[in-house]
Amino acid sequence: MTKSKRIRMLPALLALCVALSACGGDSGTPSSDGGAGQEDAPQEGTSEADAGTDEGADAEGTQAGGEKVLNVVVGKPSVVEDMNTNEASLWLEEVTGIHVNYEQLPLENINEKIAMMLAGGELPDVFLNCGITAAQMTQYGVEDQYLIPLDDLIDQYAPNLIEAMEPFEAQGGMDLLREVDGQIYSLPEINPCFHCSRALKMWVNDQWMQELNLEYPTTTEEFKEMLIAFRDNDPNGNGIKDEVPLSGDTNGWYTQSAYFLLGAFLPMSAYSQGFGLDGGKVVNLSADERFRDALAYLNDLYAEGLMDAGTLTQTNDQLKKLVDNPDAPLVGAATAGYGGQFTTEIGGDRYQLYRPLAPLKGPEGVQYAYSAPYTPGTGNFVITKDCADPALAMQWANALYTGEACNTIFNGVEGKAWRYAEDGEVGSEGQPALWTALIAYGGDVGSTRNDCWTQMGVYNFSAEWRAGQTVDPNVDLYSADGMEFLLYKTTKEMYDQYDMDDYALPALKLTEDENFTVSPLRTEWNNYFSEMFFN
Ligand SMILES: [Ca+2]
Repeated sequence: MTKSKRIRMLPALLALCVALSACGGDSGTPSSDGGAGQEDAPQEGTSEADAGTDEGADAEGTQAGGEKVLNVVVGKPSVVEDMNTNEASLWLEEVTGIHVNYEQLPLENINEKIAMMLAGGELPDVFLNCGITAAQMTQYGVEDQYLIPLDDLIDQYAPNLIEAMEPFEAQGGMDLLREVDGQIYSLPEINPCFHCSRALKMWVNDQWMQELNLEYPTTTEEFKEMLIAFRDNDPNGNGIKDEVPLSGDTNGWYTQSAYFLLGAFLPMSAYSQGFGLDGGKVVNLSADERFRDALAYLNDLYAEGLMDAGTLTQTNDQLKKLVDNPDAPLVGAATAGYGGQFTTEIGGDRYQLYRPLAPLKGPEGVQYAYSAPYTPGTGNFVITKDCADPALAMQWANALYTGEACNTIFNGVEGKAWRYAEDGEVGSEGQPALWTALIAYGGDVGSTRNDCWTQMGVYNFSAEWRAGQTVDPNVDLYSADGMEFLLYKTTKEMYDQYDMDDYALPALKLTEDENFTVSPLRTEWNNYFSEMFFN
């Protein structure tokens, strides 16, 4: 995006920020990070960022002696053995020609450790995967300039990153990365996961549906009738009235069942504590009549013994214990971003019992799936004022924004963890596939490994690359191998058409003063908002 275009967006963004400072809203969406910059203040030639940015082909930031070296402080996932000998690190050194000395910090309390490092002493060239918070970025970047502005470096050395941000142009593009002074201090991690953007999904015990010969409900009334049948007709067949028709929890990944049901009444995000947009204006929907109707419906379910009190009080571990109850299945329905959020074994017996339910239609015909447009997160790659060669650091970062890098960083090297797709292999949309996994995605759990970094730092897991993974069209959707495809299909076929993206409040960046004003108000409001569900 050109600078003039950025400047034109200024008035609208400023108005939005002012409105939000006044009402104290912020997005608490689990998947949403980043936000709109308030103003554009291009600074030319004011920092070390300009070092080594001449057009000459030799201005590659080579250090004395010809060896290209960076010192990087990295927040290391505990499952990764050693970043200095890791296979993905060695691959990266080979493709960039840049040797990196990794100083590894455990992720626990990493914000405090970074704060101490920034407060005194010599800084590394780069902080990678250190989860620098929005408030820290304001303080150490905008205010103190311990972290340097990256705009010029990006323009010169990061074509992969610029390309990776193009799909977000409608939401502001590079402006999503800007801090309150209009400059970029941190590179993004890009992970526009389609199923994650409509992740509040209801799952229903299909064995019970068949046992009781029920049709899947499409309205709030039918949903209530289904729950009554679960409550009264002993679908688990043990002769005891022990069924929990509907459950959920407070801290799992989209396991807040009550929030799902709001979508049948109004396009409200409970993850933004009721704040949203209506025709571009910020609104607080918790003052809306329709919210009262939704609460009345929830209250009725609770009073009838259909909604478990745990839905509003228990932890995700408690929900999993309830669903995994060893004697008989107890739970009729619950929401979750994927089945592994209500049961411990993906693809296991209990996991396989549950089928997705489309968003319900309310008494006034309202039918929304909770959704929020994805925006890239920041805080995991910054360059410090002590970096001898910022151009080199940016060149290194640029190498991380390819599909090949994404796979290698997440899962391991080509030929071992994945390969390029062959003719005839298809992706999740039936299109020619781009790549095929050779080992299942391991995430950052399990035993120590040294073949990849896991999903960390900065990367571009683009929509195209994600959808380009080879799928087996005949895979059992309810097996562990079929999980990604199940989530894709469910989102595409049952949820996407009911999205409420237009009503989603974008994440906002606040100045130090605004943070000071907003923080206590936000805490009080969040508590008050939660309490509304109990009355
Ligand atoms: Ca029973």
